Amino acid sequence: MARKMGISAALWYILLVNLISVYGLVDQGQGMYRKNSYDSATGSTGSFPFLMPMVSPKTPDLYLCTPIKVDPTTTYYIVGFNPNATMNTAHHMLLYGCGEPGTTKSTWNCGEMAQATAEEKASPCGPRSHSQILYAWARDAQKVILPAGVGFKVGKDSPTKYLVLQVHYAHIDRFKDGSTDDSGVFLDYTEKPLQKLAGTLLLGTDGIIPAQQTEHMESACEITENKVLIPFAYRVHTHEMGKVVAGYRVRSNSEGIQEWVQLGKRDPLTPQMFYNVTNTEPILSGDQLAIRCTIKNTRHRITKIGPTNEDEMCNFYLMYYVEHGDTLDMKYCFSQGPPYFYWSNPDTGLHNIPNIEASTL
Ligand code: IYT
Ligand code: CU
Ligand code: CU
Repeated sequence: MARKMGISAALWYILLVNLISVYGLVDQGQGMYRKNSYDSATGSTGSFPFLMPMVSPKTPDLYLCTPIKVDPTTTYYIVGFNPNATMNTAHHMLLYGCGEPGTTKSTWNCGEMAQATAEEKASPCGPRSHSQILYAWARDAQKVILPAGVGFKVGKDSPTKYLVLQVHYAHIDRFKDGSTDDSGVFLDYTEKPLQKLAGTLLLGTDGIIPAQQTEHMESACEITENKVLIPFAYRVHTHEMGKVVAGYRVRSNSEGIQEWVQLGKRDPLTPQMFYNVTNTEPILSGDQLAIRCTIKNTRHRITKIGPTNEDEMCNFYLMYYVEHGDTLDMKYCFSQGPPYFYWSNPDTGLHNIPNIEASTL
């Protein structure tokens, strides 16, 4: 135990209560929960088990969050995500990088509706804190390895000071007898400095969808930072009325015609995890990124963008890396959405807009 503590304490500084539960797991003789190696030339690499601290959810459709504080004296690079979950127990998992966690507790209720109703609930990351999604798991998702030499920088030299794991427990029958769960993700990391840094850009909209209408919720932003972005994965998110979500890189060719290169397109009601982009060609300064969610409101009332299942959302997460230097300062690209913002508005400068719903891929 002392030896294990020595290794892990040197690597990660864990919130006290969580510390007890994680060591509790290690204490049960499962050395494989933590496999580390040390190479004096390159520093440590290893696999950190970031798991729920043996929780027993008692309400259906609970979103539970648990935090770890990353050792603030060391810079780490997360290079892979190895899920430890089955769809029998966990509906989905999201891993957030935060400046501050939503609470100081070892676990808390962190549903999307967290903001809506007050007591005992909080978002994954603290209010106004840096926050980004690093990994998403749903249903049949396998291990994710970032492209070779690419990592998410966390800890000392990064705004990500905490990692927060969110697990959605949909059905809770199997917990009625007091059983516990340790769903989570093993984080493959290295201390060896990596040149290629991963980042996520979140594109989305605000807006309203009139009753009995299909809306195009659209957003677009120009990349103005002088960086070369290699896109490699994307994730879409809507609520139950989402039909299609698509993202594009828009660039004018030598004739001044805008070419729309698809980055990803999906039915948002399939598992909302990260998938490979359709095109990994670089995104350059001067390019625009454009996304559309097609939302079909079959209700007899208007539906607004908002946190609950009565509301909708339109999100497209783009995961990219830069060959050198830092990731984008721009973290979000949100528009007002319908009825105000459309790609076809004259002031967007967008033309040659593809017929998304008509094309299959
Ligand atoms: C209003 C909205 O679109 N909310 C999204 C996107 C969002 C994600 C993060 C907004 C903020 C964030 O810090 I990270 I401000 C939303 O809530 N999406 C859900 C999760 O709750 C993150 C999703 O599954 O993508
Ligand atoms: Cu879920
Ligand atoms: Cu949502």
